[in-house]
Order: sequence, then structure tokens, then C-alpha cells
Amino acid sequence: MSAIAISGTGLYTPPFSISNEELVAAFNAFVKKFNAQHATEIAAGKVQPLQESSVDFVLKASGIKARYVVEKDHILDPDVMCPRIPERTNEQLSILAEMGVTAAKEALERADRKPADIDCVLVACSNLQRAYPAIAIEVQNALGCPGFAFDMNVACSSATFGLQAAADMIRAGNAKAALVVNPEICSGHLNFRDRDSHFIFGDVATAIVLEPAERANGRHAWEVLGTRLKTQFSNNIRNNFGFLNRAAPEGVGKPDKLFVQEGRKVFKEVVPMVSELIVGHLADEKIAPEHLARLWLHQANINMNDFIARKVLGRDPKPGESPVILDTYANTSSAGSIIAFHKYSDDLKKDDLGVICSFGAGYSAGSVIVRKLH
Ligand code: CO8
Repeated sequence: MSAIAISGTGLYTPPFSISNEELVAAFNAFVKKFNAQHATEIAAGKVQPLQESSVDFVLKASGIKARYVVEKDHILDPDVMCPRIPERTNEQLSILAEMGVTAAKEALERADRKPADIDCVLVACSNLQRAYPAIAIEVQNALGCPGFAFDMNVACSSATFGLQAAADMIRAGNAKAALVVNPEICSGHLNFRDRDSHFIFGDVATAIVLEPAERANGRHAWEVLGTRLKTQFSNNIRNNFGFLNRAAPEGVGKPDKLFVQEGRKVFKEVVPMVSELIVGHLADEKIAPEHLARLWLHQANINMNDFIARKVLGRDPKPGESPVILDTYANTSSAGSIIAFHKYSDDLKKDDLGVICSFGAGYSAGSVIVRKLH
């Protein structure tokens, strides 16, 4: 079987950052306003008063200090509390494609490849902007890549599932080199009026170039030793937004048309699923966990990552062994583990081993074992 390598990665970080302090201040202004407006019903016991959020809770429960967003002002406006992103004409590049193209250009540069070298473009992300034409075909067109492109969505696991799909297509001879792009505008699906989840997500885009290992000569190249994917149906992370919303008008405006989750259940059920996936994958590849130089885990929650790293390594991770980007980026869905890999892999040396791992809605989980090539 021919070896496949990740030869470069890229990152686009949106221009605006929202601190926990700013986010919680906006949320609490909304709560005060809601409770004042509904004072009579609240006093009569007909409406439950809303509770305020807290900066301390957010940091302790999640490890998040800030998040990047593509639009800030309206998220922080207590009367709006969602991003307002101006619609673009069909002739303009869509915002999701634009973010993806920026990340893709960096990935191509780091891989020392031109768009003409890529004949397969996948946009793999949680939050696709439209039904069709595929965002991936728009990215392919904007970059000028030959070949084919398509979109895929496996929620937070989209990047690792995209990695496996691309590696398999190259191995099978259906593509020479692939670009997997993960643009995520999570702020568009987040309910900023929901105290339990308003702090969780941020916006970003990442990109990955894959090609046969024998051609990946650059210093950012990592051989993909193996990929393993798993899914198990669960309603604990769900978003019912979709094209049938207008066919069921009674559902319009209900909170389930945005991100909803049973956070505690997710935590309890996903931690063992992911640890078992990684440990089993390493055992099958005959790699002892102590031989791993790094874990680039999905960035959903610091406590979750600490748990998984401990289960895989059998001890507390040493500083830097399981890098965290969650503090400044928050949960960026599929892009999280790729941001960690992009920012914290260049310092490793030839033959160092690591695992890129994602997990999220579905449930879905993906493990990718990599070895530094040069
Ligand atoms: N401020 C103050 N207090 C709060 C707040 C708040 N903002 N929120 C909750 N509390 C209170 C609660 O009311 C509760 O109080 P009490 O004990 O009196 O009932 C207490 O704090 C504890 O609440 P929780 O049990 O909810 O808190 P946890 O400690 O469990 O932390 C988390 C909540 C952070 C949500 C945690 O459960 C978690 O991280 N779970 C895992 C989440 C996860 O990984 N989800 C994966 C989602 S990723 C994915 O696949 C989605 C893809 C789609 C992307 C869509 C983009 C939008």
C-alpha cells in the first residue's frame, strides 16, 4: 500500500476576538432586559426568570478565555445576539469559500505545491453555508485546481473523516494530491441567548494538503501511518436547521434550529469512546502510547482533553504534549485538532509520532496516526 503524507497545513484566523468578559457582559445585559420585560409574568410564576452567566464558570467549565468571530458587534448587541454577515452576490466569493481559500493558500505554500498540483478538493466542515453548488467547487475554482471537488459534513470530526477520504482516494489512484479545507463559522449556529452553551464556539478555517509520501519533501511533511473512524448515533448534540424548515412553519424560531446539546452526557459518553478508539488504533499499529511525541486533540473542552490524554498516555500529559488552542480559539468544531497540529508540530523531529484526533456530534470520532518524515 503506498504511503500518504500530510505535506502542509494552513490556518485562517478571523479579525475579531471576543473575550469571556465581553460575551458575559452582553449575555447578562440581555438577561436583565428579559427579566425586566417579563417582570409581571415572572412574579406570577408564569415565566421562569433567566439566570446570568459568569466569566469564572466559563473558564472553569471549558478552559475558554476568548473566541475569534467573523462579525463581532451584533453578537455583543443584547438586542440582536447573533452575527450579521452581509449577503454577497452570486458573483462574489462566498465567505466560507473565502476563509477556506486563505487557509488553503498557506497550506499549499507550506507544502511547496501550486493549485495545479491538486486534483481533489474537499470542504469538510460542520456548518455549510448553502446546499449547492458545493463550497468545495467554489474553492477549487477560486484556487484554479483541476480535477474534482465535493463537500462533506461529519460535524466536529469532518477534518479527520476528510483526511481518511482524501488519503484513500490518493491511494486508490483516483486523485494525485488533495486539499481538505475546514472553514467553520460556528457563530452562525450558536445560540448566544443560551446560558449553557453561549460561550462554546468560535470561527476559523484550516486546510490540509495530502499527497504520496514519496513526493512530500518539505519540512512540514508527516506520513499518515493509519486512520480510524467511528460513529455511533446520538441525539445529545443536535441541530435541526435545514431546508425543510419552511415546510414545517411551526418549527421556525425554535431553539433546536441552532446548536443544542446535553453537555454532561456528551462528556461522559464521548470520553471513553475516543480514548478506546485511540488506544485500539495505536495497539493495532503496534505503537506504544509512550512512543507518542504529541496528541493533537479536538478542542471542545479542557477537562475532556485532559481526561482523554490521561487515558491514552496512562499518566498526566506533560506541558506541551497535548497542546491547547481552546483558550484563544474556543471550540472551532472540525478545525480544532488541525489548528493544534498546525501551530504545534514544526518543533518535532524526524520519525516523531503523534495522533490527530477529533470527536463530536453524530457521535463521531476520528484518529489519524502520523510520523514526521524529515
Ligand atoms: N454561567 C454560570 N453558570 C452556568 C452557566 C453559565 N454560563 N452555564 C451553566 N451553568 C450552571 C448550571 O446551571 C449548573 O448549575 P446547577 O449545578 O446549579 O444545576 C452548573 O453550572 C453546571 O452546569 P453543567 O452541568 O451544564 O456544566 P458542566 O460542568 O458539565 O460544563 C459544558 C458544561 C462546558 C458544556 C461541558 O458539559 C462540556 O464541555 N461538555 C462536552 C461538550 C462537547 O464536547 N460538545 C461537543 C460539541 S462539538 C460538536 O460536535 C458540535 C458540532 C457542531 C458545531 C456547531 C457550531 C455551533
